[in-house]
Amino acid sequence: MKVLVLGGDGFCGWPCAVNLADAGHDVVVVDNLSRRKIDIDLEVESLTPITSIGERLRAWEQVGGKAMRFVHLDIAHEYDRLLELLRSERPDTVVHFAEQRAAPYSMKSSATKRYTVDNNVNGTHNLLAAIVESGLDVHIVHLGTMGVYGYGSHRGATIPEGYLTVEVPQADGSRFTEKILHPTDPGSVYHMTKTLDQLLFFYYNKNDSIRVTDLHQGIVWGTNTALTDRDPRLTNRFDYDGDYGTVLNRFLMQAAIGYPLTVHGTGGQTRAFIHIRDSVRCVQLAMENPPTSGEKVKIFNQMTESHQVGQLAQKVADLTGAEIRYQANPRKEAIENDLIVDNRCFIELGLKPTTLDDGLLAEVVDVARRWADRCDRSRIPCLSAWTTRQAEALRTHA
Ligand code: NAD
Ligand code: USQ
Repeated sequence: MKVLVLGGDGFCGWPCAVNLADAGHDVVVVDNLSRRKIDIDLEVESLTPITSIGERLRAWEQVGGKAMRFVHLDIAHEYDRLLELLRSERPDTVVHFAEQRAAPYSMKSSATKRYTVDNNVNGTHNLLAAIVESGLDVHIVHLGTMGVYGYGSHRGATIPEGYLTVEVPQADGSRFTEKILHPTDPGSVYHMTKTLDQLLFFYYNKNDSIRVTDLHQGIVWGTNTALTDRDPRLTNRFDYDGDYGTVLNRFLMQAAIGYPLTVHGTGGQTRAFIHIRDSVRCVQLAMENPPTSGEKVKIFNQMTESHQVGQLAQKVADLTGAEIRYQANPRKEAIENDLIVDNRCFIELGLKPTTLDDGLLAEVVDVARRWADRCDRSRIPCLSAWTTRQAEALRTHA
């Protein structure tokens, strides 16, 4: 298949691109390198040293990988070039990773809130409009988030894969049932953009029969895959800073450098997780099992397990001897929540989940130890507060 990987220079996109090329697909990586620019602006770097996209692609070919091309393009602001790219490449699939993905960064300031909405919503909409204008039948595989469902109480209910069957009471006392998009409950401006994406897909699928698979992905942990491990120049990024680092990788990195594990609030927050190897595998499975023409948007819950943040910290502490430090929560989020998730779609497609085992956790600790001298400890605290109240709590408990 011919595939455009939008955001193919990023943490999830790069291992996905090499995996698809390795599986024999014809891959074009499309990225505006904005993530690298944000690192420069925030004065922080990936813990692992990453090479330029040009060097990554050359290294990939030198280790025998099927050649991939790179197009530097901003999908949110270069509509005409995006349309031209679709027309010239005529892809079967577009895998769409190209969004600003950090919740804390999206809550940092009004400038980063506006940037996140502008970048993510325009990017997704430009892609949809360009596919319609091109007249091509392209399957979009989009990376969404588990966070669209929200982390309030689901009262023990299992979160379905996108659609909820509801009963609607009528005035005469009768009821009818309907399948609706699961109500959304975003917990940050970033997560809100993903709920807006969901509505854009719903509309273009209904109006223009665009084929879409929306992957509601949990928090990705780990760093490299067998393919990005083939050569140091293929190394994947490892975000650890307070804006872009995600919880489990942060805990593992903190344990590696002897920094107390930063649990927000009570640590009662439950979240869904998936290892980077499984994330890559899921994207390939979704791409190779597209919706049929006229089928409504396919929604898969791309996660393999759920854990409470405090219990994760304890697990990492037990494994490494790290100290745990409970901190004022910079986020406005429930103190505790339940999370039971249906993920049968990928299991039925053959995914064999990689779960949190000590070996894999230790592997990430080893990577972090290796690059410990690249860590700027001053960038570890999460300082982007959701509201002035949270900002005040951070100041008081600093
Ligand atoms: P990332 O920031 O590492 O990668 C995103 C890539 O997209 C970057 O290379 C960036 O330069 C590029 N990009 C952003 N805006 C662009 C634009 N307008 N035009 C072209 N390129 C653009 O993020 P990631 O962790 O790889 O996440 C990829 C996708 O997966 C995101 O949509 C994210 O919401 C989703 N996701 C990530 C996680 C996670 O834990 N990392 C979990 C669930 C979902
Ligand atoms: N947390 C801590 N300590 C830390 C960092 C985070 O306790 O040092 C807590 C947060 O308060 C939150 C939870 O851990 O309750 C998860 O935070 P996170 O930064 O790991 O994840 P999140 O902000 O939700 O975002 C990440 C990705 C995003 C993706 C999302 C999937 O950055 O792109 O969409 O995970 S999900 O969480 O399922 O919505």
